Amino acid sequence: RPIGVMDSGLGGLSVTRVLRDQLPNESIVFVGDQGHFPYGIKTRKEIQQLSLKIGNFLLTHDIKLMVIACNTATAAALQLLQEKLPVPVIGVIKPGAAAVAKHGYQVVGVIGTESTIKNNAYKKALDKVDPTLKVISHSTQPLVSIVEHGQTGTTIAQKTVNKELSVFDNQPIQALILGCTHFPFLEKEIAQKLGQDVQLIDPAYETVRQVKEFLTNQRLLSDDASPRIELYSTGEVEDLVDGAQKWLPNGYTKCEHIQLDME
Ligand code: DGN
Repeated sequence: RPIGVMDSGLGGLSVTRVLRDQLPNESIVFVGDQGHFPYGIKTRKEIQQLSLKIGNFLLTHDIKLMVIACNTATAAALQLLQEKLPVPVIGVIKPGAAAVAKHGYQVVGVIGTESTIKNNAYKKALDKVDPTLKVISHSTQPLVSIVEHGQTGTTIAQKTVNKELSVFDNQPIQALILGCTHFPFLEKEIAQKLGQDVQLIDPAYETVRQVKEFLTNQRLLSDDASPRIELYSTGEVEDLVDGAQKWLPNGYTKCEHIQLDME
């Protein structure tokens, strides 16, 4: 049985590539909800409805576990999906906070979508693991668009990163949580702007570590020698194909458009 993965767009591929790398025998069914992108400026209710719809689609593929590879959807809909779906659901925020807590930092930055930051999602999760930590949060939707529109590695990407992250110019952060799954694809530009003294934290690694631990404990790990990666987009399939070609170096099985209409 496959692992189901969802995001509002291409960002979920940053979690999918780590899943692929750390769990190479697992099949993956990925949904990028590009038809409703971006989630970051939608209401909680809208994000919940969309996430549930995708969860139900993934269930038709007989998934054994679902990963919400989107911070915005994790903040808005993790609890709901855990209540409504008959399979375990793992989000990216708690693992992201756990990843930070390991290092004993005093001041960290968080960047995410408007919705994730307004929700205070990371601050709340970090308070639980390290209440003394100072957290400086900043929402930046333009960086999401740069990734979604295939502009990583361009001058405009670097310029936008420089502008958006200038809020940290006078803030001595030791680490920056990439609190949107699109942002790891801008890691180079972000590192260039912040310098090597600021650690970049991609929550995908701890998320996948937890997925692996769960599957191991439940004896649900696959030993399939030729696992499948099926990609579905509710929007332009070409954008997902472009992203997958760039970011899934081991390839994928198929990439198709799906229609998930909202009632
Ligand atoms: N990738 C999503 C996240 O991690 O929050 C956000 C994308 C969006 O705004 N559409």
